[in-house]
Amino acid sequence: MIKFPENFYWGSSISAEQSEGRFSGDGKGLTTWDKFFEVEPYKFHNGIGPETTTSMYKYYLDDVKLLKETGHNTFRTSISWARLIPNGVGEVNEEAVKFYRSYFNALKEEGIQVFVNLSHFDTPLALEEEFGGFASKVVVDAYAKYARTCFELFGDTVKTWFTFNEPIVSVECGYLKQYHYPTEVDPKKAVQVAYNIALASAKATKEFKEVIKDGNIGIILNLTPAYPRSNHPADLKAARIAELFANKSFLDPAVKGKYDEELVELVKKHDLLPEYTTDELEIISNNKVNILGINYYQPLRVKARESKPNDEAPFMPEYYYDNFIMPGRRMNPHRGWEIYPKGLYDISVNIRENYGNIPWFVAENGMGVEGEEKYKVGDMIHDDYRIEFFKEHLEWLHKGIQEGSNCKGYLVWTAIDCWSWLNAYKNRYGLIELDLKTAKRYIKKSGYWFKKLNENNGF
Ligand code: BGP
Repeated sequence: MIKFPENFYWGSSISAEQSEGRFSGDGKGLTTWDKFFEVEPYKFHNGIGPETTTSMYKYYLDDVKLLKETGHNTFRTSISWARLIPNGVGEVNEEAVKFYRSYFNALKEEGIQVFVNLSHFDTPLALEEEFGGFASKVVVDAYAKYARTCFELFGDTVKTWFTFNEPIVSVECGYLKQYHYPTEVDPKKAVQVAYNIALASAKATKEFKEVIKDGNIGIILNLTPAYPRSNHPADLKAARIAELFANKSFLDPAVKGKYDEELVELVKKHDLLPEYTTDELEIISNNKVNILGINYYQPLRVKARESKPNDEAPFMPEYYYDNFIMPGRRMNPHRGWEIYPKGLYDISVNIRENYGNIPWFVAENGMGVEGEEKYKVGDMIHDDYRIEFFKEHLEWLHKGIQEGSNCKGYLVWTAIDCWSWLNAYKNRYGLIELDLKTAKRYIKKSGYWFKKLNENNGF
């Protein structure tokens, strides 16, 4: 039997945009996802956009009970900035205040601690259209103000807060790879947005410290450990540089309060340095997080480039490496991501050795599968593959903890099947099945297994 430390967080994560939905009279403002879906609906799997969700806005009281039934002692969601402050700045939507108060209290009453994140890819559209989103320092300040509003409104109930979820994804997908709005290919802007988000996170942390004296403030980063193809120096260099862009770009400012010098040199070399001031760097340096949420799905395998990069092409981190398709790698074919449970152990060692062993927890880990109905017997999907996936990751995590890593918990992605951005409902991740037509929920085998996991504090 594998046992985890006492008071381990067992639960799941979700985001506002992927779960709440929009209902008449709720006052929610538009987000960049509404715009993206309006202009390019064909990019969304089966043409399903951000308004078709689990509708937790309507069903949250029942859903909280389901969380209890599936063994949650912790639950992470986000506040929708556009719901709370429809234009991003200005008036607060009282309907949203009522909703979040009631939602967070319901969780608390069930004995489930609430972790709240402030931004999960869902920037209010008004700020994108008027200022160009996080490319603008105006939006950085608007965000800090929004963060403070949240701390003031809900800080009595919620003690653990996060500034951003997976900011590197917003940067890559929004400004290099075209999977998120504004779907630009603009490396200079990408770097500016990355820097501005790190700054916004630090500014929110500063507000947090002023408003909430007895809580935790963190950031949620998706870490994809960069593994070299071999020990050949060129492969090792490729992995070191991939690690700088993919992981250290946000990990270092958030936890160490400063950027890695090699990363700064590379950015300078490509003439991509963002606009910054020494005062801003000081804010970053003085406002480090005290807890880290880590999302882990897949590793990043790289090798030395096989061809010369094109100096005229827009800069991408791949200027320095090729992705390496490792022979024999295990894949989740539905999502196209490699399954490599040991990555979680490697992350735990990295955080212990290089980041002061800061308290952290797994903030997302999970397996998206298409066509799960075929595993349904009676009312229950027998998702044994998901249970196996969790177990394998937990075994490696446990080893990391045994060796001294300061890991506090394991939150899966996700409780109830949710809307997944461009993939919409293609791959299901939940411990609980969602019937999209009827909105009915059915606990999957993994949901019952998860309850046992919490009861035994291990498996
Ligand atoms: C993470 C995001 C989540 C979630 C998850 C699954 O990157 O934080 O919002 O969506 O990945 O990925 P996907 O939905 O793309 O399958």
